[in-house]
Amino acid sequence: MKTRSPRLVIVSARAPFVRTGSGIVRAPGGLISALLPLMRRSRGTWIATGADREACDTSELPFRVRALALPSEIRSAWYAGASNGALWPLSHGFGEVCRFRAEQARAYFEVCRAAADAAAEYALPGGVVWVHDYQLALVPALLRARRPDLTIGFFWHIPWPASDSLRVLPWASELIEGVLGADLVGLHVPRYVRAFRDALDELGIAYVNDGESIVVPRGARHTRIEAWPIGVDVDGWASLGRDETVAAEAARITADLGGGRVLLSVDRMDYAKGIVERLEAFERLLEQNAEARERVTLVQIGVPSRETVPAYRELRQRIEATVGRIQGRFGGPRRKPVHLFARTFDSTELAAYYLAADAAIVTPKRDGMNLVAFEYVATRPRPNGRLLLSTTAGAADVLTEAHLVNPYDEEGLTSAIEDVALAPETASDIARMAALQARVSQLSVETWASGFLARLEQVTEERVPVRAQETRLAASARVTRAR
Ligand code: ADQ
Repeated sequence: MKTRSPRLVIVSARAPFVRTGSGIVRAPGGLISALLPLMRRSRGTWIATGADREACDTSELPFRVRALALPSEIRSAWYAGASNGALWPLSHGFGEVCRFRAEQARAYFEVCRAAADAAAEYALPGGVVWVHDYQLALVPALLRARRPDLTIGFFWHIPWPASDSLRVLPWASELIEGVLGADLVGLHVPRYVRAFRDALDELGIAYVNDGESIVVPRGARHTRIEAWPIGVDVDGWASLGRDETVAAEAARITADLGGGRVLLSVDRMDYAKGIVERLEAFERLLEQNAEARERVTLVQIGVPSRETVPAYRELRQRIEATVGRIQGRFGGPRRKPVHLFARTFDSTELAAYYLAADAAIVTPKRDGMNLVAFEYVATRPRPNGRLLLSTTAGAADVLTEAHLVNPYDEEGLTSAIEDVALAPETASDIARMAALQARVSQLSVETWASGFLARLEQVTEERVPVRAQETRLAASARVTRAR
C-alpha cells in the first residue's frame, strides 16, 4: 500500500537523536529505527517535546527535528509528574504509585498545547500527523481544533488502563476526548481495544463495534480504534544473530559464566517490568534446587530509567539490594549466580547475550507489548532456546507459543523458571521456537509503521457520513448508545 509519507509530521516525547559523551547519536529502540526511514523519505518534521535542543541540530538530515522550548519546571511536571507519576502507573495497574497533582495536570495540558501548536505550524495543508504515546494524548484533539484539514494518527504504546483505574484520574474525560481527536487510534492488542471500549461505556460516549475495532462518530467524521501489534527490526536482529563476531562473543560469555545454563532478562529499570519479583523467584529456585545452585546463572541487563521519579530511584536500590542478598547467600569465589548490568548496551552486545542465553526470562508485571521477547526470538539463527513470557504482557497475545507464566504467582514463577532453565530440550521446544520465529518475522516494525500509515490514509478516505456508516455497521454489530 502507498502512504502519504511526503507530508508526514511525527510528534513524540523522545527525539530520534540523543547527545552522548561521543556526540549526537541515534536514539536506541525499534520505534526510532522504523520511523527514521519513513521520515527520510517524507522530508517532513519530527517534533520532540522532551528533547534537548542540541540533539535536534540535524542540518545534514533530509527532514527537520524540532525540540520545544519548555521551561524546565513545566517539562518536569509534565514528564516526571503527570506522565510517569500518574498515567504510566495508572495504565499498568499500579494505583498506589499514582500521584495526581493539579499543577502537573496543567503542565501536561500546556505541553500538549505547545506540541499541537508546533504540529499545526509545520504540517502542510491536508498533511498527515502521527502522534505517539501517553505523554501526548491530548494532542490529537487540540491539533484537530487548530487544523481540521489534517489527517491525524495516534499510537498508545502502553496498556490501555482498565476502566476502574481510569475512574481515579481526575482528567479521564479530557484524556479520552484528546485521543478521539485522531482519525485512527492504535493500541497493541485487541485486549486493549476492549479496555478502551469499557472507557467509552464508562463515560457514556457512543460507539459502534466493527469486528474487533471500534468506530466513534465525531460530528462529520469518526475515530477508529484498532489493534496494531508492534514488532522489531527483524532483519537487523537476525543479521546480528548470524554474525561470526557476535557468535564468538556469545561463546565467550557462556564460557565466562562457567559453561552452565544462562538465563537472560533485559529491561528498563521500571517497577512494571517485575525485576525484583523475578530475582526473588530465582532466589527461591536456588534455595530449592541443588542443580540450579551449581549451574544456572541469571544475567539481568537493566538500563536505569526515569530517575527523576522517586519510585524509580527506590526501585534501583531494591534491585541492587536483592542481587547483593542472592550473591551473599549463594555466590562463591568461582560462582556468581546473578550478574546485574545497570547500563545501556549497544545492539551488538545485546545480540551476543541473546545468543548466549538458553532462555529469555521476560516476566513484566504488566507491559504494553515488550520488544525484548521479540528481539530474543529474532536474533537466534536456529529454533533453539526458550522464551518465558508473562501472560500480562501484550506480547503474550501475539507470541502464544512462548512458555507463559503469571508473574504474580510466586511459586508458579519459580517453577516456570526452573522448567525453562533445566528441563532437557524436546522436539516440542524446537517446534515452539520455530513458530515464534515465523510470527516475529511477520511482525516487523517497518511493516507496522508503514501499515499503520496506510491504514490511516484509508480510514480518512472512508470518511462517509457518520449516519450511513452507523447503519451499515449496525446490521452486523451491536450499537451501543450513551448510558
Ligand atoms: P519499553 O517500556 O521501553 O517500551 P520494551 O518494549 O521492552 O519496553 O522495549 C525496551 C527496548 O529497550 C528494547 O528494544 C530493548 O532492547 C531496549 N533495552 C532495554 N534495556 C536495554 C539496555 N540495558 N541497553 C540497551 N537497550 C536496552 C514501551 C512499552 C512497551 C512497548 C514499547 C513499544 O512500555 O510495552 O513494547 O514501548 O511500543
